[in-house]
Amino acid sequence: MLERYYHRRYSLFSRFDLGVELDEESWYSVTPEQVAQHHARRCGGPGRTVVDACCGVGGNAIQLALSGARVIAVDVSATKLDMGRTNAAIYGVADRIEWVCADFLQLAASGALADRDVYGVFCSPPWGGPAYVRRPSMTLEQLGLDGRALWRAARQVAERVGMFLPRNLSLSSLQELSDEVMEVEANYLNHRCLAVTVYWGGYVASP
Ligand code: MGP
Ligand code: SAH
Repeated sequence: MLERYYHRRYSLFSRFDLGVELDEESWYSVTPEQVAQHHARRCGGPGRTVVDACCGVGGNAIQLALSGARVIAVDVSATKLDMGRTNAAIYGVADRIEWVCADFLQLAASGALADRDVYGVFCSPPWGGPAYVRRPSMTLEQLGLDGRALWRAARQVAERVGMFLPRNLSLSSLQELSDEVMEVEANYLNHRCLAVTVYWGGYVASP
């Protein structure tokens, strides 16, 4: 498994050699740094509070913090959060990220984020492992975490929502979520379509 992904280490984290930590799931799930920088330009920004709902070892959370945002980074895995803390320190943003070990669906429902003036929620959920790519098409319910429930939870927390999703995700599954305008962006890296990012609410680019 590791051999398949190790050659991408600097694409995932340019500061890899300074002691970046990843567990097995993260090797195939981390958002590559250039793509995470792009997400941060669109979803972060100075002085804003942004929730990274499935932060893993911090690929997105670190770039959101580097954009000047205060980040509430949530993950169910305490091990990944520990790695995220290490990685954030390597990028000099440890003081701008608050790490929360929780199921984001429960955290959103609890109302604990209601008084945090959250500007937007970014989520990069589990897609169900690298085998996702063998399906001709995927629906939101077929992700490793129910994408519809995740979207509803994110929407409870903020009006602006961005989701990083598999490139084979069915567009009709997205359309069934709501009638409102959304933006579907293809993310290319090294001339290959890596994934799509979908934006709702104020994260949709102005026409
Ligand atoms: P990939 O599709 O597994 O690799 O992941 P690639 O390079 O297209 O496949 P291969 O044919 O060259 O082996 C591409 C990118 O998608 C990863 O770098 C991650 O950013 C993202 N990604 C992949 N998976 C399986 C997940 C996942 O489960 N969750 C999230 N959030 N991102 C993932
Ligand atoms: N964007 C991250 C990678 C995210 S991978 C990065 O660049 O590092 C998806 C993450 O979702 C995993 O770390 C997994 O532990 C987490 N996760 C799964 N179910 C969750 C839930 N219900 N609430 C919060 N996090 C969850």
